[in-house]
Amino acid sequence: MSFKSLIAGSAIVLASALAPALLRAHAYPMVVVPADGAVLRDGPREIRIQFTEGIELEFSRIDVKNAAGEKMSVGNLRRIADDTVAVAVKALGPGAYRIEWQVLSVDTHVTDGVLRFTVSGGK
Ligand SMILES: [Cu+2]
Repeated sequence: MSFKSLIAGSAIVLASALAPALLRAHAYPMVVVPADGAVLRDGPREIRIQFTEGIELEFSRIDVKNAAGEKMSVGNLRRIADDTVAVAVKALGPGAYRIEWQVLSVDTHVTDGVLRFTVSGGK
C-alpha cells in the first residue's frame, strides 16, 4: 500500500494498518533456515535467521546444540543484512538439535528463544 493511499483511507484502516507494526516492536525470528520443527535428510551447513527488526551483532548470539547439550555451532555470527544473521555448524549427524538464540535489537530490547530441527540421516 502506498503512503498516498494510506492517507486516503479511513482512520480505522489506518489504525489497523499500524497495529501489526507496533506488535512487532522487538526482534523475533521471522524466517528461519532450517525452519522451526523441520526434519532434514542432511545436516545444514549453517543456521540463518531473519529477525523482525535489525539487531546488534556484537550483543547477539545463536548457539546450536545437540541432544547431549554439546555446542555444534562454530565461529562468530555472520551478518547477512541488518536483520539477518547466520552461524556455521559442524557436520551434524542424525538427531535432534536446538537453536538457542538471544539478540539485542536496534531498539535496545533483548529477546531470546529456542527453535528446533531434526536431522534424519535419510532414514
Ligand atoms: Cu523492542
